Amino acid sequence: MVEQVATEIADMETRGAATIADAAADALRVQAEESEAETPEAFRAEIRAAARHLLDTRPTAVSLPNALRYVLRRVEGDSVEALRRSTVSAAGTFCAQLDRAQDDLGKVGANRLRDGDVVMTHCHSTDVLACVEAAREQGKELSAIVKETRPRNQGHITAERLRELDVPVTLIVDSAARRYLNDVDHVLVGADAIAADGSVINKIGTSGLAVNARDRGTPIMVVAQTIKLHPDTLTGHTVEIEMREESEIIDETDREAIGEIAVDNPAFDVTPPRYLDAIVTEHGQFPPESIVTLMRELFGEGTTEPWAERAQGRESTGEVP
Ligand code: RUB
Repeated sequence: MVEQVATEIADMETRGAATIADAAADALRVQAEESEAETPEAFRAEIRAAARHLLDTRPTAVSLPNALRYVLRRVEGDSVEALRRSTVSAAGTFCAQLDRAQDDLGKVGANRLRDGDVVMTHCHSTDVLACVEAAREQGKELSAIVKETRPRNQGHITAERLRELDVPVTLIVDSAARRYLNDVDHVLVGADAIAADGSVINKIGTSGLAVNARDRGTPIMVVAQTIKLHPDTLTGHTVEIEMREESEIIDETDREAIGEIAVDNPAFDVTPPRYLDAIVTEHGQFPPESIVTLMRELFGEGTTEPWAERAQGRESTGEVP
């Protein structure tokens, strides 16, 4: 099961920061349920190995280590059965909280949207869609300009979900975004990670969109549950940007026809806080520069790596995530 979930995350069949976190926590639950470990030590080692395997899939979305950390910190007990129970319960609580957080942030984000607004989206974010859904439930009519989001075209998924919410959609190529920004009331984007200085790491193209939106005076709102807050950035660590296969951009035949070229495929980029208007979380909306206060409240000053081969102690502070 862990093997399968890890492959699905790496291949992007399971994708998007919240969905990845949910799948990873659930994979630990199944691992615990199916474990044949005979001693508490063997059980703990097995769960830690499963977490490491999941962690190795994609490096950028911090929701993944945050989910694993949440569950592993709550693996408690002196017997295999007690350990199993606590793991299953922690994973269940995590997934339920994830759903609740998305509902809560949806309502906060919806308050920023007015009846008749046009929104522009980039990539596919379930947190963004939660805002649109909440706004629709409030009876607001919205329409959307949806960027296709090369190279993987996650904009197609967004377009489909928006149509399910009865939102009229205009699909555009990424490079057309600036032309449409004058007609847009809000740019809505999700996040894979948010750094302590309020920088937002999201799908490649987000930073260019934000700079253009600022130039045009179009507000840009980041919608992100607090599992997207990157605790390691409190202590100066940077966020690794995933580089993906060249084949996502160009096939071998076209490439050979062009001649010798290098091809780079960064999956994410970093948008500095000065280009962003608000970060909407389940705890309310924050100016990007002040997100660090929420981060300290939730995580304390640092994190441990409970999946390490040799287990570390419990984390020093923080409740959830
Ligand atoms: C997905 C992406 C999404 C965030 C937020 O990238 O950048 O904007 O993950 O999504 P990829 P959500 O397709 O490479 O995984 O709000 O669903 O967590």
